[in-house]
Amino acid sequence: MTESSLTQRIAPAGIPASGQQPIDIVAAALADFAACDTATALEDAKAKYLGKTGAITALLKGLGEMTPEHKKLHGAEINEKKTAIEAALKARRESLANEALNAKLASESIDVTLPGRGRGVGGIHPVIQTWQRCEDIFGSIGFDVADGPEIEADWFNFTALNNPPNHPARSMQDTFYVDMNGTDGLPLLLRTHTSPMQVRYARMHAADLSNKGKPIKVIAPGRTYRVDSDATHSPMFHQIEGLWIDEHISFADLKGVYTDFLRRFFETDALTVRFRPSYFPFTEPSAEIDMKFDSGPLKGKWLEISGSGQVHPSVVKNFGLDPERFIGFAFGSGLERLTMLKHGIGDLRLFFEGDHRFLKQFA
Ligand code: 2NL
Repeated sequence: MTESSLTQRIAPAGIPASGQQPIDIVAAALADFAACDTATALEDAKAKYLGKTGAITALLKGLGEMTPEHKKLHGAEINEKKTAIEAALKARRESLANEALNAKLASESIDVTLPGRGRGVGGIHPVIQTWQRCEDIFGSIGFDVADGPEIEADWFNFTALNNPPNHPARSMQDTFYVDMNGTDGLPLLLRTHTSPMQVRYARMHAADLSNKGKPIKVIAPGRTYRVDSDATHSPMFHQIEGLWIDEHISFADLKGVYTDFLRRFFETDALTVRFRPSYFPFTEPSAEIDMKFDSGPLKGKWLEISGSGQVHPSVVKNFGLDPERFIGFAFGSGLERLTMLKHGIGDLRLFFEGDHRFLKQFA
């Protein structure tokens, strides 16, 4: 029903237009209000009755033309209707507000009885756990821990370690080079082993050894980088190297230290260690260290676990020490390999995928 048809048919002053029944404005307003399902629609509907051009307003205006008796009679009646419509409006406003609130509450409902999500508790990566374990074990045998840069100068990574200038390890195919030269004018690189940390450490402590007889006894754990990526190689991996230099350190010391380390790392005395001749530019003689478990799932199988050797005289010289006087050993092991053997992990890539299902087993 439009506003004009309503006012036409009930005007003037509620007296029926010719031949028509008076329209019950209150009933019409109630029906209108009930049909409104938003606050905006309701305010629009309100204007039809109580607005400036609304039906009630029109009726009130009509009173002016009436006789005093009619005015009294109709005035009271119109006011009653007005009050009734206002009450209906107020009631509808409240019920619409209620409906809106209920809808909002329903859509935003939270089940307070659900268990909390909790705070994710982090864990130490299995390779880093191995790193920490190695520091603890070697620390207890008197080894200091060296640290050093992952971006290295050519000299510390290669030259000091007796790597000839044309060695394939120095090629772009094997080493990540940085697009910036070091102070030696050669490109900086991502260290390909942890040895440069030991070179730096040895040079820093050379005087203490020469003058005060304080041995160089250090491990160097850390990240290393090589251009290599397949099922068994990652471009970033972890090594731990050890270095013990004094006036009388022999292969016997190396074998004793490394066997002790392995027994404590794998938590068993039931393992055997052997040296197998090998070659590294920085040691002479050089040996692979193999180990064999006497029990457990890997029982009886020889496993390569580390490279090692007596530090080459040229390298001792590069430490700033007299190779005629000082001698010792070095070894280098992969932290990923130690971790895989310790936990029976078959695939190196699991360490680098960040899969929670794998990692949480070590948390
Ligand atoms: C390997 C080989 C080795 C060393 C690392 C070393 C360090 C200095 C001087 C001499 Cl500063 N040697 N480290 C020696 C022999 C072997 O590791 O392939 N490891 C997984």
